Amino acid sequence: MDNKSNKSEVAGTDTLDKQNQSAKTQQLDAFRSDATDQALTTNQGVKIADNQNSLRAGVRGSTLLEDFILREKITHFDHERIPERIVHARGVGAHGYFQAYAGNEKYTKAGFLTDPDIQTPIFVRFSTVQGPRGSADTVRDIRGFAIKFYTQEGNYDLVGNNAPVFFVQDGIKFPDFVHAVKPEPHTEVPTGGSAHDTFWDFVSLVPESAHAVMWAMSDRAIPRNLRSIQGFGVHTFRLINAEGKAIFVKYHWTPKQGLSQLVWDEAQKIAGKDPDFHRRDLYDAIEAGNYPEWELGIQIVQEQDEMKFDFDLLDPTKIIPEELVPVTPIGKFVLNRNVDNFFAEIEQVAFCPGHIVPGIDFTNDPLLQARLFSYTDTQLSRLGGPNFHQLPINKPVCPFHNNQRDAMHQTTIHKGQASYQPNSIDNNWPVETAPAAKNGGFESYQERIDGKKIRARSESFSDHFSHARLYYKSLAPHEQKHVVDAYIFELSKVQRKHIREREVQEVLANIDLDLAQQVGKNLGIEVPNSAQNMKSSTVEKSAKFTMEAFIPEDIKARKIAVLVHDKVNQENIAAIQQWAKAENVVAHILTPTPAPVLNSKQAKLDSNGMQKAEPSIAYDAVIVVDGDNYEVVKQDGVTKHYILEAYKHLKPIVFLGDKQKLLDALQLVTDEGTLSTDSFAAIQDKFKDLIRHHRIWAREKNAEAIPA
Ligand code: HDE
Repeated sequence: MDNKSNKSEVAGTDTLDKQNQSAKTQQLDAFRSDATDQALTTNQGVKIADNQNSLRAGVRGSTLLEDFILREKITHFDHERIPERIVHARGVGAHGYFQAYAGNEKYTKAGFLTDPDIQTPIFVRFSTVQGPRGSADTVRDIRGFAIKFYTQEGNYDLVGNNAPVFFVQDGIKFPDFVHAVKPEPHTEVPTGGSAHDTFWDFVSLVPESAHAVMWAMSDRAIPRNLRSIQGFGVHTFRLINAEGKAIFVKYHWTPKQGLSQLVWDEAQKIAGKDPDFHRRDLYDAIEAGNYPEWELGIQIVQEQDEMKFDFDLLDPTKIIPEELVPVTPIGKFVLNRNVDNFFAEIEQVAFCPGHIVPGIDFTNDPLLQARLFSYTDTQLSRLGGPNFHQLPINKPVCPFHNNQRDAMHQTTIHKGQASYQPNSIDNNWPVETAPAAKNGGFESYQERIDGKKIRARSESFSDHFSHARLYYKSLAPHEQKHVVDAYIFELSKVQRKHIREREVQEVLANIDLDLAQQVGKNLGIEVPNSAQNMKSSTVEKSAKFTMEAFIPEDIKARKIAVLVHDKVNQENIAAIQQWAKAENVVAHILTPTPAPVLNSKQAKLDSNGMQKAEPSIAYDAVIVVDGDNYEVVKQDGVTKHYILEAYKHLKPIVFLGDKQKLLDALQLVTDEGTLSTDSFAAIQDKFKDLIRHHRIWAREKNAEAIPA
């Protein structure tokens, strides 16, 4: 399919949506296998008469080697697993489309970024970094955020994270960092987390990690779901326009859903009760038609301004404060289709920062440069050879031809005798395409290079603390407290005293003395009264680091637990259901057992789940409709625990009916997040607002008194 046929003739999202289904969907259709109405066969197409019994020498005799059906089935099964990714092994993904806003030609000539009529098919994979494939979703970790754009000029992969900075400055340190954060070699513990000696040993010895570690200790590393995380390209990239003019850019993806986090106690509990929490949420939201959406923005720096900052643009441990360079929105993407098969799509997708298209180029960031090698290399062992681009999920939607031939898992039957160039046998096809303003061949940006061949780091990479401080100082007070708590928790798990001390005295003290003293006090570590390395950043506080800057406008797809028992007030139930429908939120009627309860009108009210099996940690807010049922609730430990846990996790709670007795029995201190009323309709707007803000941060002190 070419650009033209992918263009909208009638302006309108529906038309564009339909056209978007076309390119990648049609291509995937060609590979999909649907066994409905089909006979069971071997891989050679022989129909199988008995799939229940192997071939035996007599009904009680030994199995025969000649049973080719058994051997084929077991052999295939034995090889079902492929090596998991060395990092980012645990992930989930979905399909969607990207659409550029108008007016980007001045920045780049890339077709998918400049033509607002094209909906470019995309595939996004979110991941954690540390844990293996089967690890829990809600561990404290940075999240991977990788997008493959199937553009008309080739595949473009933007392989980013939900933090804008990385732990090391040079790719040569990446294996050291990964060995340190991965489970320890003698025990293979811990799974999915960084709270152990080797991680803190490494990061306390390598202060360039200070800023990224600060992000990992912040609420960004325990997101509520994957629909509400920001994405960043981390490195500085280049965009090049049709005139050949280049600019430096940093990529930002901002979720329309806003940002939201878990509280730490909740994150740990979910890791046990529902380790698939994030992947289930993404799947369910897309199935329900609540398509998550992100805006793509760029921070633009003109070439001549490369050196004007007090940090180096090529240093991936630094951000550009938005106060110095605002984010310019250039497009949006929507995820609107779940995969059919996890393995074929999510497991086999192969990203590579080196997959770029004309109009985009790299910079000399030494971390990025090493990545350009690593990703293709890793696919060779993961996907078994160099033909992984032929797998349906990785295949470009535009035509691709060259003289690369053979190798493992070749699925293309190449025609023609000449697999070399130049040739006169096949008229020299396929031929090169000269670079051009549009649809031309790829041309690297002609950057002037003049330097000695040297193993050394630029002096401009030497400040490691000022941006960590900038991030910490920019957080809201409750977020700063969470950072302090996270350092205390993680370092409490470190067995070696000297590692804890080094982190507090030599890293945290150089970031912020107060932070170091708070952490140090709790760990019994002395902190110096003055720091040695206090270079400050020109911007001391930046507005877009606190998650409070990203409160969504609506509460679409939020989940509300509605706790009920027999005799529950049906008028309130009806009002809740009507409101939920209007706001597009999921309201689950949770009953003591899966059986329906009898409402106040003696009618059956169906259950969406039982309270014991659908715990409060799976919901954003709770409504207790049972005020008038006080005596029953008082006897029900599950319901009481439900309410207390939701309170502890700072969630909005509505008490309907005679709430006071219940509040007294639970010994809850009421606050702005505990709404009490007889009629749900009277407080629904206030409730919506609380859910939009997600947590009642002012409750944190009182919540500490509730047992975990
Ligand atoms: Fe990766 N990284 N990385 N990384 N990375 C991989 O590639 C690597 C880095 C990121 O959903 C691997 O296919 C090196 C930064 C994501 O499939 C591997 C260096 C950022 C994903 C690899 C880095 C990332 C990966 C493992 C330092 C944020 C998951 C399997 C030079 C900008 C992609 C694979 C997916 C995956 C190498 C640093 C993000 C081993 C050598 C910085 C989101 O090739």
